[in-house]
Amino acid sequence: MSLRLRLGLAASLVLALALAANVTANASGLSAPRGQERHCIAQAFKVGTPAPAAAAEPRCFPTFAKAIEAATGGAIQLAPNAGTQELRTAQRIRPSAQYVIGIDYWDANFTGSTFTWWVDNPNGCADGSRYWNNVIPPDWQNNISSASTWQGCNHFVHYEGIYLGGSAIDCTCATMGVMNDKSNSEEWYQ
Ligand SMILES: [Ca+2]
Repeated sequence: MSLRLRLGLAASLVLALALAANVTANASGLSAPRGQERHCIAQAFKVGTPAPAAAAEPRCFPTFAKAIEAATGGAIQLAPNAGTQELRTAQRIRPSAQYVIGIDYWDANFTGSTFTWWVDNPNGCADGSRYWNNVIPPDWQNNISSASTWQGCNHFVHYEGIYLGGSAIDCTCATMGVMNDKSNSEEWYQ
């Protein structure tokens, strides 16, 4: 093998390792620069009813609008660059059985990547229903920095432990104080 070929192979290996490291570091894509966020959704379940044996894999999208469309079963279609404010005033344009009850944000002040939680109850929390996710999906554990609530859910409690354990903050809030980047399970109620 010529020296040039060996050097070329070595350089290729270094490049491959660097790319692999980069892919690993950005695998979640969640702490991405503005415009490169990921927007994920999953169903939250009523407290007292058994959740599926395995937590649902989150579905993720490149835009908030696409995430909301999926989270609402197509009932809410926002403009491509829309955010939380546009969702506040959006109208449902078709029947569906999916309703948003809460949104977690990667960054403070309702910014960055988002995680939208939906339920199959049109009354949300307004009929006294309580919802939870017992374990926040791994990419999002210890990363939530602000949160908003929807559908009659006045309380959105973020717990440091899984299964609603440990310290907690009731947060429809732009910043989470000592609970910043510490949430691992969540609960909603009226
Ligand atoms: Ca964060």
